Amino acid sequence: MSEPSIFTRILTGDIPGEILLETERVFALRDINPQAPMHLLVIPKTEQYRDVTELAVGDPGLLAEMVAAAKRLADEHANGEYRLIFNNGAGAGQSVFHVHAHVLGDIEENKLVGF
Ligand code: DGP
Repeated sequence: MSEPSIFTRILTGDIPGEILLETERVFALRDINPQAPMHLLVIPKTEQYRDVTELAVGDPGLLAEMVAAAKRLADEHANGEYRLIFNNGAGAGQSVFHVHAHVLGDIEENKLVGF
């Protein structure tokens, strides 16, 4: 059995981290390396899916729950508008292979490119 991901370890309290939102199937954290005034991560509790391609095929309902959580977070922590990013593969910038959505908000003007 492989080691739990860094996100699972935060969820289970193995390493410290603030959980901003938790439902039966998803949870959210602040990104440790923020690229916008609001930069959160929405993560399914299951580690079954490495990236959004696998998730969309395997459990589209769970993907929809992640999007709903992103909107809730944007309403609570920004102005309700948000940018949703999934990195898919190391060459595309993915470093944690437990699918997660980056939720960015309150983005400064002209800062949409580069991440
Ligand atoms: P990606 O590169 O798309 O796989 O995104 C992984 C993100 O996870 C990256 O933006 C930084 C974040 N991250 C990595 N380790 C930790 C951690 O220990 N705590 C938190 N809150 N975020 C982390």
